[in-house]
Amino acid sequence: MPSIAPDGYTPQTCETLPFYLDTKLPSNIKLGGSPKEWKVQEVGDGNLNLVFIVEGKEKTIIVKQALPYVRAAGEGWQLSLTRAFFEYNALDLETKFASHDLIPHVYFFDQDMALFTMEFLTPHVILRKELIAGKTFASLSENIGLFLAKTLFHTSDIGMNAKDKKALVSKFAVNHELCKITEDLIFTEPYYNAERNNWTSPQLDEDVKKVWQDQEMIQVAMKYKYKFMTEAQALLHGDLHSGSIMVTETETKVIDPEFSFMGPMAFDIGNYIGNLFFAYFARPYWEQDKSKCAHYQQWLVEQIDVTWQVFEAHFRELWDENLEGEAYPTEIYQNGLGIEALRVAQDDFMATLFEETLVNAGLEMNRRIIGFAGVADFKDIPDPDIRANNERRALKLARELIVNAKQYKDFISIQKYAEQC
Ligand code: SR1
Ligand code: MG
Repeated sequence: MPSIAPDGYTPQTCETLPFYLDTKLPSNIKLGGSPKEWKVQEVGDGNLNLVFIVEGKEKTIIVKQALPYVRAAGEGWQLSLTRAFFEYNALDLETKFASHDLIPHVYFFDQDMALFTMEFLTPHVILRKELIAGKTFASLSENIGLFLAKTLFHTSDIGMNAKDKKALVSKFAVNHELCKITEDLIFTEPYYNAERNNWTSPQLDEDVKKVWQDQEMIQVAMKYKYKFMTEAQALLHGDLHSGSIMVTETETKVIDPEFSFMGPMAFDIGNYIGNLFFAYFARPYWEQDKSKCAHYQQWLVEQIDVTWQVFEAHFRELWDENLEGEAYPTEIYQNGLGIEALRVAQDDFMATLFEETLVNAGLEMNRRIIGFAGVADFKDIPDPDIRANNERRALKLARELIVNAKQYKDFISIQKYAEQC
């Protein structure tokens, strides 16, 4: 199959990268020593890209380069290189709103090479690995709640003027190839016998067939696919799972926004929450002491709750003070009907968002169990019978969240349902 990469693009290797960087790195980024002395490792374990750690005598950096195909699938699944542009631009906007407290520093971007370099985060570790290891983090949920509130608010019609908002919609609409991956992998393929699906078989065969016949659930999934495709509410990260977050005891950094585009806010929040529920349902394998397992599951549900609480409180605060957004105009609310009317509008907005968040969490859970792209929480459980038992319980909660989202007003009642799954 001919490559879709433009002239001038070459995928870097551990051998070529130091010489490329030597000519391209901005002069203020000094790795120390000569390029021949730099140690380079390719460490990408995601589904799409090359990721290198380049270690000089004085400084270490990360280099991320898009490949003209889906790494996890091979060259038969081609994908244009434009995603590097969207990732770079999303990191820039996220930094503007959520600051380097939550977003890594980016040093330079080379559009022709679909490559950018950024800060080497150390001793940060991918959150998913830490959740599997049973670690807890005191400020994680506060940080993710703030990340969500700041990025979603400031890129919405409530937080920015209509002209600039529409310019964002136009700019990120070009990321349609990555949107299409989401539209197919999350919203469509888990709901029919798609070739790329990849569940624990034969253990879950009957459960998956039931999903394909579950008209009530599928109708909601299709409705939410339509919302995903049409509701340009705010700039989404687009792939906010626990593999897109790096943590230390005290710091949280959100990485990898290559799926960024203007979409429904509930997609990002629901994705994150769905992934914490994976950690919840996989826990009995990773922690076989029942009491320790229950304790950790309790912590996970508390994190889901705190993330939502922080998100909601901060989003409302930004909204109260907002003077730029043209939706819910200040003439009508802050300076017109008054603060009580603004509260009614906000309550209504948050109730809808909560319901949509639950549905999106359920859809993310279904797709990671049935569809192409699984997650280590489950996939790394070597015994397929144990894995399938845990996945079956997660599928049960997923269905409940998708079909009965309206019935839930908080995570305590969802926890009760999860406990008896
Ligand atoms: C073909 S890409 C598969 C998945 O990996 C990414 O991290 C996204 O979650 C995407 O859906
Ligand atoms: Mg990613």
